[in-house]
Formats: sequence, structure tokens, C-alpha cells
Amino acid sequence: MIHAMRTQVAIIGAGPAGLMLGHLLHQQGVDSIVLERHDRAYVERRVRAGVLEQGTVDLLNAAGIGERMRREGLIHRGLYLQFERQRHRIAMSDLTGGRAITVYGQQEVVKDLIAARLAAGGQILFASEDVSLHDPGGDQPRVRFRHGDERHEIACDVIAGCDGFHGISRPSIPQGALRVYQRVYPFAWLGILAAAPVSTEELIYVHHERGFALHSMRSPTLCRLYLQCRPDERIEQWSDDRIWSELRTRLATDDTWRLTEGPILERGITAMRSFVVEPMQYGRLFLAGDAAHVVPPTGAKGMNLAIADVRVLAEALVAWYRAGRTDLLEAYSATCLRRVWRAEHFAWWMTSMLHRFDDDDGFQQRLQLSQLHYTCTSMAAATSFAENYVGLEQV
Ligand code: RFL
Ligand code: PHB
Repeated sequence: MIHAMRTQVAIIGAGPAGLMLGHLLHQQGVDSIVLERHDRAYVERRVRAGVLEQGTVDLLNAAGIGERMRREGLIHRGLYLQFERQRHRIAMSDLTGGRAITVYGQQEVVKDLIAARLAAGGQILFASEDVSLHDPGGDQPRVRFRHGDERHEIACDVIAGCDGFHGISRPSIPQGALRVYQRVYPFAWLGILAAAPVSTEELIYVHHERGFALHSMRSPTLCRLYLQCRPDERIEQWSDDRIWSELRTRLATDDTWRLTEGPILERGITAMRSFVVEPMQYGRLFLAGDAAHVVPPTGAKGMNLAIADVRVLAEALVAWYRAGRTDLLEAYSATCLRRVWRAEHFAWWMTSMLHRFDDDDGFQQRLQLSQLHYTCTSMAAATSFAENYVGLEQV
């Protein structure tokens, strides 16, 4: 037997995109059901992004879910670019009229959104299995899934595919309806979370002949550190000693700065790709976040793009329900893609400037160093970097 359900917007995926969409729609009186493959504990524990753009922070505050972020988030007004063992500060706020980034873990945003949705009586169906989309190109799309032994079918007006890069929404669109643009990079990031007091007040992005490194954080006593590694690297090959030694080498400067170490709480390897599908819509199915586009993490844009997409989608859906307007929904993909491609370029550019390319004969390395020098010494170049990093208001 199949249990019949009905909602206005069926949302696939309880990541930042799906949860924020559910929240924004609820605030405007539109109901939704979120289907998530994993259980709540898994989703809330997943360590991923950490940098919120000013626009993301403003949106979370305006949507009434910024309370803990305002208390626990770390406001950063600058960051460091390091090359040839020298650190150069980019004064982001001074260069952008006071804009800043907030360092606040993605899983904390996810926890806050889940708490807000559940407190408002919203439905998030965790551990939903075998989710499948039916007739997304027609006027009466449906979503089927299994919950334990029970099978369900949701009739809805619209499906929001917020199920990330590996989800089922994008592959449910017929081949030929989408155009794919992508680049896969010949390296990956090894990331750790360590219980160690931070060795820096602001993020450090490092260009080093052994490969890129990044010092980030989650709190004053919790460090998030990354190392460029081979794309096929096995995490077992990296002992704690090897990780710390490599971080010490790549982060070293000519002065007395020291990296503080501590127990490693989490570790993982992340592949690096740039990926966009156009359009981000097929009939009544709208793709948002990583389901539609992926950036390499170097620009810290992925979660911010996911939140920016669903802001556009929520406004368009509300205009459709309230006033029968279809123009904003029709413009959804083009509106989002302008911001997406700006972030794709910035993330690709930062990735290209900071990573070691094994096939380089020295030419690219010299271009990288020239670009780094320029970014750190020219007001125009530093401003361009800063406004992209903190997030452009108008794209
Ligand atoms: P998510 O977060 O992947 O959520 C998708 C959800 O869909 C579920 N799902 C399904 N549910 C039901 N049925 C299915 N068949 C399903 N298939 C999947 C998944 O379980 C999941 O819960 O996508 P969303 O919401 O689009 O959010 C995107 C962001 O998560 C992502 O872009 C960022 O994490 C990228 N990223 C960063 N972004 C930033 O803005 N700033 C950063 O500093 C930053 N650093 C990073 C990052 C990503 C990283 N990794 C691990 C990829 C650093 C790293 C290391
Ligand atoms: C993080 O804190 O996890 C982080 C920060 C900056 C990035 C990527 C990840 O570019």
C-alpha cells in the first residue's frame, strides 16, 4: 500500500539549501515537506563549510535564525595570503565599505535551521529511502519514497531538488534537457578538525611549492586545517605526525610564528571540481545548491550559493502562489546563474593561483606568484579580491 500525502513544495535534501527553502517558504505561508536520506544526527554532524558571506549572514538574521550565529560566529574583517614564507593581510572590510565574513560551521547553520523548522511544526522526514521523482515535467509532479516498511507518495505543485551533487534530482531530468559544464582538478584537499587553540586570528591561504594549505577555524579552540593532496590519496596514509609535519612546513614563515597542535577530531579527503548545469530548472523541478553547481572549496562559496539560490526560489514561488506571477519562476535559472558563474570564476581563479600543478614547468608557478604579489600590493586588485570573497551584493 502507498500512503498518499500532499504538500505545495516537495523539497529533496536537508542540507543548507533544502532547509533554508523550507524555512523561507513557511514564513510566507507556503507549506513544504523535506525528504532527507540520512538521519538527523548524521546531517547535524557533517563537517563541511565554514565561511558565511555578509549577504548570507544578513539573510539568516532577517529570517530570524541568526541568534546563535551572532553569539558564536567569529566576524573576520581580513584574511592572509601567504607565499614565499611571507604573510600579507587583505583588509577586506576596509576595502569593501565595512563588509565582513562570519566563520560559523555549516553544521551549526543546519542545526539552527532544523530546530527552527521543527519548532514551527515543519515536516522533515529523515531516513527517507528510495526517493524518486515522477513527471517533473508535467503539471502534477509526484515524489515517492520509503520510510521504514512504509511506502509514500507526495502530490505537490513543485519539486525543489536540493539533494546535493550526488542526489537523484538532477539525474531525474531527461538527458539532453541540461547542458553540463565542468572541470575536475588534479588534486584534492585533506581536511582536519583539531582541538587546538587557533594559531591565527584570521584565515591563512598558503601558496607553497609542496602544495596549498589553509588554516581556518570553528572557534578560538577548534582549528580547521587543509592540505592539498593527490586526488587518489588514501587517508590511512596520513598519520597524525605526517599531517602536522606537512602543515608546519607549508604554513612556516620567516618570523617566529608557530602552529599550535592538538588532537585530531575529524579527517577527510575532498575532491575538487567546478560543475554547472544549465538551466537549473526542468518543468516543475527546480534545482538549487550543489544539485545544480559545485565550486572547489578554495573560494568558500558553495554554501553561500546554496542559500542565495533558495532565496531567489522562495521569492519566486511566493509571487506565484500569492499573485499568480510566473515571471520570477521563469527567470529563476538565469537569475541564479549570474551569481553562480561569478562564484565559479572566483573559485577557479583562487584555486589556480594557490595550488601546485604537478605538470607545471615553472611557468604557471611564476604567474601564480606574480598574481599573488599584485593582489597584495595593488589596491585595485586587493579590492577585487575582497569584494568577491565577502560576496558581491549585486551580480
Ligand atoms: P548538501 O549540503 O550536500 O545537502 C544535500 C542533502 O541532500 C541529501 N540527499 C538526499 N536526500 C534524499 N534522497 C536522496 N536521494 C538524497 N541524496 C542526497 C544529502 O544527504 C544532504 O543532506 O547540499 P546543499 O544544501 O546544496 O549545500 C551545499 C553545501 O553543502 C556545499 O556547497 C558546501 O559545503 C561547500 N563548501 C563550502 N561552502 C562555503 O560556502 N564555504 C566554505 O567554506 C566551504 N567549504 C565546502 C567547504 C565543502 C567541503 N566539502 C566537504 C565538500 C569545505 C569542504 C571540505
Ligand atoms: C573552512 O573553514 O572549512 C573553510 C574556510 C575557507 C575555505 C574553505 C573551507 O575556502
